[in-house]
Amino acid sequence: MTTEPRLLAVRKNVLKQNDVLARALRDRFRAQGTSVISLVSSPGTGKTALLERTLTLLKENYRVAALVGDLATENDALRLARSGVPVKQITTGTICHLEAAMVERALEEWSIGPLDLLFIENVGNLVCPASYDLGEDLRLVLLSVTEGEDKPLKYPTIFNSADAAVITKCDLAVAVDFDEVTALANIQAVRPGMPAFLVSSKTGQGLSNYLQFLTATLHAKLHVPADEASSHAEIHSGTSR
Ligand SMILES: Nc1nc2c(ncn2[C@@H]2O[C@H](COP(=O)(O)OP(=O)(O)OP(=O)(O)O)[C@@H](O)[C@H]2O)c(=O)[nH]1
Ligand SMILES: [Mg+2]
Repeated sequence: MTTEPRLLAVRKNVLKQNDVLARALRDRFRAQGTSVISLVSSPGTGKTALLERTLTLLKENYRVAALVGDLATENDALRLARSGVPVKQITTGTICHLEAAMVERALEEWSIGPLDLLFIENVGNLVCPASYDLGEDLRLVLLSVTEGEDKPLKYPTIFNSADAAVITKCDLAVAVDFDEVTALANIQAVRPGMPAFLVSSKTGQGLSNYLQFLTATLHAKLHVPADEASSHAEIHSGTSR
């Protein structure tokens, strides 16, 4: 008989199932030539605000769409739809994160043509989404200047599961005495070498650097061999970096 608590065993199985599905999604996206970018952060960091600007700017040159997860309401989908690109809301009920199965289901029920870029806004939560691979190529973790510079140190798992950090609401930095040097050092302490961008979705500050990084990284990823790309699944499914 195993000494492992039953709840832990069930959780491990759920995570494993998610990884299998996420890997299949990643393979499918790759075969279709679709790059997938997810956004994770605590509630209210500015994911939807940044995504609305991102979709509006990228739709000029790319076929873009977005999925957005929340426990309840279609509010974020309505906001993102103002960009003019296809958007679909996933409501999770009581679940504090998106899972690969939810992404797969949303795509099944959605008849949109081929995409260059699919964005996925996760449920606002700095803990649970870290463990769930969604088949994305790039995971962005957002941190707003109003949340405090110490968040990377307090929530290292989510920063470790992401590929780049975006510090949002920099138009409010002075008002809240935001210490940019400390925040960037804390990100580097948790995840050395992680690219980080300071942006304001309100004023547009920093958006061009962030967009340049997104498109350059995705172009590079589209040109790596498939076996290297699928090793990304291990990166997102664990806390190995
Ligand atoms: N001043 C300022 N406010 C911002 C900025 N970005 C977002 N906000 C505001 O911050 C609040 C939350 O922004 P959202 O975009 O809804 O944040 P979110 O991360 O999508 O929130 P959830 O989906 O609920 O987790 C809203 O009132 C936005 O208008 C910004 O760059 N500057
Ligand atoms: Mg949102």
